[in-house]
Amino acid sequence: ESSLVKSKFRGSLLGSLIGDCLGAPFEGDVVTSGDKIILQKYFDKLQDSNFKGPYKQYTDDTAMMKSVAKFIIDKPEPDYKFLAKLFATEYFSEPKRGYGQNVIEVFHKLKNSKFENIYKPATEQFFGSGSYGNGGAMRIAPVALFFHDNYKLMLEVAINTTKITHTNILGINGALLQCIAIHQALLMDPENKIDPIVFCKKLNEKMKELEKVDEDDEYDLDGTSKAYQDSLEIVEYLLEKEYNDGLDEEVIEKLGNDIRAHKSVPTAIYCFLRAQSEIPKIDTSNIFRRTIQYAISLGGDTDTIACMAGAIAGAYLGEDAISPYLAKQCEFYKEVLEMADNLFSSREGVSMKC
Ligand code: R7I
Ligand code: MG
Ligand code: MG
Ligand code: MG
Repeated sequence: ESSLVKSKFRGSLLGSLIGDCLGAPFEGDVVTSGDKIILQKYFDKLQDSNFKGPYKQYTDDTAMMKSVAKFIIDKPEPDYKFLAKLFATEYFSEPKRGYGQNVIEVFHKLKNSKFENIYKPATEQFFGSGSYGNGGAMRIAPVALFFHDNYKLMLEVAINTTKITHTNILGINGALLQCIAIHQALLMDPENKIDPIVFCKKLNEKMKELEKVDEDDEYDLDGTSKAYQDSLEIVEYLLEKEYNDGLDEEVIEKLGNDIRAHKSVPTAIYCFLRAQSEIPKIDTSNIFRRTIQYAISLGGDTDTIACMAGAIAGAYLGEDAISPYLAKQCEFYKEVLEMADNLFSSREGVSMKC
């Protein structure tokens, strides 16, 4: 039904924003034993209807997602040069949003070359191997939502939007995994409980298609091309494990919590799936809040892992599951809801061709 899909568009973009804004103050943190209590109080306070504080500011994650949404809304035929210009314009108008250290170079080169070849600067990153930062994945939600009934086109657009800044196979496949996770969550009925293991296995089947490589490929000596299938196996292993005091440390050790795509996208998916049931020291019955709060509790790249986990949770649950008090703490939340509605209504009348 279309009102449910509309609510899921809103939920996903809002989830992405809330994760970014609420996670940002903790970015780079190392987890310590008292953190869970501090986080519980932080969320309780933010969710209190009487609480009035300054907006939590969004970072590069949302800044770049805005551009991806605008690229889709303004031009139904994908125009990647337009997107490259939006990314650069956004960066130069507000450079202090906590962008990745290296991606900045791409924006400068794009501008200096007058956007002549929009894919060239990204290929030159890291001495030609391209970035595997999570910058492609963190901004992908609008693509997963808008193209949800054309899987092939969705994947193609996801790759092409990512390649403007990230050409390393791990950066690209990380964005694809985040995209198909949001997509899969969007197609789930929020009235039905998610079985985390089933959800994970289904994602892995799709990842096996996407990471399929030529058997004769000589480059892949270290298993890079199957990195995400391997990580999803670990996600499944961790979900099946009985709780113990060291579990979260094991999660960080085995899945990661840093800015590399392959050390954060599977972690975000794990957070979402783990949050389908109670988590010790997180006192809330709300799955959305539990997802974000747990993601932040892992430390490291908190804004981005919470942003990605939030986008998936919001796509599953829809807007109604998200506390409006929590949303109202975030800079730009009204604009994000408007963006979601525009994205939704842009689909009407547009034929989804392959
Ligand atoms: O991926 P990117 O846009 O950064 C996103 C992250 C998110 O956490 C945001 O919240 C923000 O804090 O940054 O930007 P890049 O600069 O392309 O990549 C981010 C970082 O990943 C780089 O600065 C490197 O430290 C690391 N990195 C690499 N290191 C070595 N070799 C990315 N690719 C490589 C690599 O190939
Ligand atoms: Mg950020
Ligand atoms: Mg940062
Ligand atoms: Mg980050």
